[in-house]
Amino acid sequence: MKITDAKVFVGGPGKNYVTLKVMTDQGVYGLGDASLNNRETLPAAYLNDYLIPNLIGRDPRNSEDLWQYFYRGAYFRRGPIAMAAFGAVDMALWDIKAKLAGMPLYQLFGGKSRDGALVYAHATGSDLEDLMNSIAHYQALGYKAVRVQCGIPGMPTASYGVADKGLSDKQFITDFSGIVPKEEIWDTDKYMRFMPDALAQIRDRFGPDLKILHDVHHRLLPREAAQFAKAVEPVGLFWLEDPTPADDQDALKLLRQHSTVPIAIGEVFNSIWDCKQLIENELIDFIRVAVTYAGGITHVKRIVDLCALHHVRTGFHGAPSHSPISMAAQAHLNAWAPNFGIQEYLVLGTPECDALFPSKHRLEQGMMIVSDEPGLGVDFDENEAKQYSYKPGSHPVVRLEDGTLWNY
Ligand code: GCO
Ligand code: MG
Repeated sequence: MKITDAKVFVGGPGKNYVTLKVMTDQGVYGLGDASLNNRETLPAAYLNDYLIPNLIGRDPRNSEDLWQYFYRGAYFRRGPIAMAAFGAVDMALWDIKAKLAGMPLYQLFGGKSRDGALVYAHATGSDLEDLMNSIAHYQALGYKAVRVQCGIPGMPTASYGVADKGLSDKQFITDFSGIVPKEEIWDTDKYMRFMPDALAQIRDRFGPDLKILHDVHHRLLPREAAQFAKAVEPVGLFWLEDPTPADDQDALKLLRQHSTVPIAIGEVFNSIWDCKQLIENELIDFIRVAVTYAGGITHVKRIVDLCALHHVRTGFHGAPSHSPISMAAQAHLNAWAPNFGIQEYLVLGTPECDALFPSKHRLEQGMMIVSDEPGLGVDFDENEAKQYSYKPGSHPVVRLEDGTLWNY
């Protein structure tokens, strides 16, 4: 069996999805996602210039060897661009293998460990009342878990995760007004004064059963993060995400000494080497990597297995930047993983997205129900894709009030 061709498409409804389609001499094809948010042209170029020419003629069933070939063969290892490109190839090869087997992908991992995978939605409010309404909205839709982000009184611009008026949470993550980012102002003192009490009020309003998550988005110093974690301890959060910048693995030690709040980190990690120390030293409770830019299914499964040895559960990244292809790959991992925790879930559900990526994966009462179709269980409509093309976009950049550059 041989790979005969592969193509990359960039574009999508409100997002620059990077979609890889790998064709074979047996008519079976596989799909992969390399949508590195706001840097999408780069994994697309990596695929077109380096990986696709090396794929033609190879046996698609040898996904492990091809992964090693690209990873070791690059000489310069890791990095989100390369890992996103390897990841897309890897997803496509697993898709082909499971289609050949005539099985849904989770069967190749060891079958299903659960019927539905718990997901969380994003509730957002410009103030606390607004946020309470947003939480109630998701609860009414059947969600059992919500991430809560709130505007901070006196903060000159919206804080992380809060949509501007008129914009839905799905739209605000990428600003399509151009490649030069907007700037936001951050004030740690105002955040520290407001947020713990706001979280306590949310718990009082919604009672003990709602799973409440909060994302600090890398904004605090280690000592501040430890203080914050201590302050929110009575709220009983499901998790506190990215309390400190994720590149410093030692930063969480102080927090761990002072608090038992569950910690989630890793949406920016692209390899097992970024989180090995955090996992082995049991400094985290949830791993946030995504198959999209952490080397695909082969590499993420390796991370999940290491996590299982250290009581770390999964909480894969699922911001709208990921296409339904990598969300499908994660749905299969979620169905299997013995150490599954939760899945962030925002991407599916718009009619345009469903038309471009038809699938039978579905959400029921806050649970993701994996499709039983062979392979990843998601398709890609090339005719639909013709209406979309790449649109430049960016994340905001964050500064303190005196102009010092801070972490987005
Ligand atoms: C999350 C994330 C995202 C990121 C975005 C950056 O927890 O969902 O923090 O919202 O900001 O993916 O590209
Ligand atoms: Mg996050």
